Amino acid sequence: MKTQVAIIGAGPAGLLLGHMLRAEGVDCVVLERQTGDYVLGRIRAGVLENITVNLMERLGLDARLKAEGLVEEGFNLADGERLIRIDVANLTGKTVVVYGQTEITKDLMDAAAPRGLEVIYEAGDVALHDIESDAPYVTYTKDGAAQRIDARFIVGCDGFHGPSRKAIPASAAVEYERVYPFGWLGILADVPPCNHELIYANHERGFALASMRSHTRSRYYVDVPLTEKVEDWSDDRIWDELAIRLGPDAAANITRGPSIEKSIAPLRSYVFGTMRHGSLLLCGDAAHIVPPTGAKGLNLAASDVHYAAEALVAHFKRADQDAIGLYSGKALARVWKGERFSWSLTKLMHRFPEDGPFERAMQVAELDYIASSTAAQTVIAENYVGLPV
Ligand code: FAS
Ligand code: PHB
Repeated sequence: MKTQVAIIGAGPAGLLLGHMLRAEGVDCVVLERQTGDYVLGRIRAGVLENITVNLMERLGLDARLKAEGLVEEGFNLADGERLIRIDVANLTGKTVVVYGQTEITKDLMDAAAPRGLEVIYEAGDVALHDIESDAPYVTYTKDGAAQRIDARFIVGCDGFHGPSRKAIPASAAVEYERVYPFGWLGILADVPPCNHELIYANHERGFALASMRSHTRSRYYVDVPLTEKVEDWSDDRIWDELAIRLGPDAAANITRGPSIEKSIAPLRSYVFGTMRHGSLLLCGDAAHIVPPTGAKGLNLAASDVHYAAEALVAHFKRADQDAIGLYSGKALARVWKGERFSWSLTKLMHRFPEDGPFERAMQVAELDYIASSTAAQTVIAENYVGLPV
């Protein structure tokens, strides 16, 4: 097979990019290792910035998002004493939308065939070749048969553990990483949320997040040591811990119910120092990871796709030979700001094992400052809704 762009990975980044290129008449094909159902079964992000909503609008795929998404005008930081509301709508003029990554991925998946976007699922042994040439290619197996796709560009949208980033010589870029000493234990349940807005809590027992997927489906998290196993956390134990960490007011409104999904996700900050090497571009988690505290992961993938589509369309449709060369710098500039915010909010809202009384006092002082300063709240608000693309 020959195409203009071979995309590896059919998560939100790969599917968004495939649709953006198809809509502009750039030939592309998406290769996915898993089945579509498997991809949809992964419970991940929940909060969409304007950039992600705008891309779905530009594709005309925002109908369900607009009908079912919950527009959030603010969110809350809980410090064990009070709720500090960050009024993002009044402070920035923008809002965020609660609409699960699963739903975004489903909308993109369902529109692929009708729009002629080819997505090859269960593509095994994907390998990248000649990425430093102008004629790279991808090999893979499908139904036991060896296959090859020749392309002008390959875009790695294959997440943190995919082959794309690893195809780039280690000497080509610096890796920046911080691994956090805890993970997030998440629970999904068909119960009404305890609050109409998200609550991020820093309690002496640890972090908690009250989020949601709809008025009848809730998503909660508590941070746990990396040694914890999800099987050691019964639903009741999670509900009890959430009630303590979120505080009495929120606890009074928690509706308990059986979990429909329960998992522990490790937290890390990671940036690969380049998002383009030769004829290979990287988008999303293939290039960077953020702790989910700032709700940035999916949204940074969306801004990467915005820049990558812009560059690829300029290359193919306007013979702009410089566009591709500008991609990595543009994308990384926004990625680093997202990394900073996610790291900063993680530091503020979690108890680190190595922290002593001074570090705790700094958290208390910062939360008290935020509670009393519109300027401090504006800084948080503009990062939370998403910095300009
Ligand atoms: P993805 O990882 O979503 O997609 C990559 C795709 O590539 C997958 O479908 C994978 O199967 C495929 N792939 C991998 N290797 C391949 C190969 N060899 N061949 C072909 N295909 C291959 N972000 C938030 O904002 N909030 C959250 O609460 C949140 N929770 C998360 C929980 C977990 C457990 C994880 C891992 C991430 C979480 N994230 C969260 C971040 C997450 O939402 C990512 O930012 C988002 O999925 C990024 O999308 P992609 O870059 O498309 O990567
Ligand atoms: C979620 O609803 O899954 C969610 C929301 C906000 C975050 C992280 C996760 O910061």
